[in-house]
Amino acid sequence: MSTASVLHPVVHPVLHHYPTSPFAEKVRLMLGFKAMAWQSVSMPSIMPKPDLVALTGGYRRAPVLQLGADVYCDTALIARVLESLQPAPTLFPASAPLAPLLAQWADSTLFWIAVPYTMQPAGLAALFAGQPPEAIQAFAADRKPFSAGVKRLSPVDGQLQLQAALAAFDAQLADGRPFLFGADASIADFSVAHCLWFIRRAPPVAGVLDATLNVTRWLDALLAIGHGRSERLKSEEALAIARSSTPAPASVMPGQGFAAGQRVNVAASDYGTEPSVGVLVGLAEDEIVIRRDDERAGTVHVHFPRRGYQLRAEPQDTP
Ligand SMILES: N[C@@H](CCC(=O)N[C@@H](CS)C(=O)NCC(=O)O)C(=O)O
Repeated sequence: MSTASVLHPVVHPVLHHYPTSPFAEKVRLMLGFKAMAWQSVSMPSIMPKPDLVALTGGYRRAPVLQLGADVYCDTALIARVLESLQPAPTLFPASAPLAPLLAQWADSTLFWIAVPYTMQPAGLAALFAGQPPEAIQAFAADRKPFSAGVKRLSPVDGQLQLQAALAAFDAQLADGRPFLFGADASIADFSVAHCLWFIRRAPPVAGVLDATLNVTRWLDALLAIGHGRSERLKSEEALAIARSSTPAPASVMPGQGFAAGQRVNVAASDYGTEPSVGVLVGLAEDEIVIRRDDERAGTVHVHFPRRGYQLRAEPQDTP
C-alpha cells in the first residue's frame, strides 16, 4: 500500500457498486477470496449518481470503496486497500511478479474487447431482456460520451483478438494449474475473470468460451469463490458514515511538482473523465489523495491511483 495515507481500522468496508458491472465483480470476487465482510451500497448504472458523486466529487465509475471518510476510486487501488486490510490470502504473491502487469492489460485492453463483443446485438438483447427499449436507449446515451476516448476495434478484429487471448490463457492453464500464474491466485486472475464473466452473462454470444476447456475450468472455479459476506446499506447511510468519520492522515511526498494544500483536480485519463476537485493532501508514487468538503458527505479524502489518472493544478493555482 502506498505511503500517501495510512488506513485506520474500520469494521467493514463499504462497496458502492451495481450487479452488472464487471469491475465491481472483480472487487466482489476479491472480497470473497479474502473472506471479508463488507457493506453493499447499490449505485445507479448510469448518470446521475448524486450519492456517489457526493463522496467522490465527480468520479462516476464503478465500483468505489469507502472506509469511513476515505473514498477509494479504481479497482487497481481498491485491490491494494483490500490487501492492506486483509493481507492473507494475498493478491500479490511473490511467485507472480508479472501479475499486476497482466491485470493492467486485462483491465484496459481485454475489457474493451470483451465489452463491445458482448454488446453486439444478440448479446445486448440478452442483457436487457425484459426491460423496455427506453432502458437500452438510456444506457447507450449514457455510455456514448462516457467511452468517447476509447479506441474501438472492428467487431471482426475484436472477435479475433478475443479468441487469440482465450487460446493463450488456455495454453497457460493446460498443465492443470488452478490459477494463471500457478498454485497461487493473483490479481491477474481477477482482472481476466471479470471480463470473461461479462461475456458469460450474455448466453447468445458466450459460446466463444466453449472452445477453451481449461479456461472454462479455471473460470468456473474462480467465480465459485463468491463474494464474501455482505449486508445491504442505503447510500444515505453510507453518507452518514462518511460525515461522522475522520479521514486517515495523508502526506505529500516532495519533488513531484505539487504541494500539500494546493487546489487540484484528478481525472481518469482514458474514459469516464469527470474530474474530482479538492485540496491535495496526499501524493505518493502510486496514490493521489484530495480532501473535499461536501454538504452531504462532510470532509472526505478521495484516493486515486496515479497510473491512469491525471493530476492537475486548478487554474487559480497556476502561476
Ligand atoms: N479503471 C477503472 C475502470 C472502472 C470502469 O470502467 N467501470 C465501469 C463499470 S464496469 C463504469 O464505470 N461504467 C460506467 C458507469 O458505471 O457509470 C477501475 O479499475 O475501477
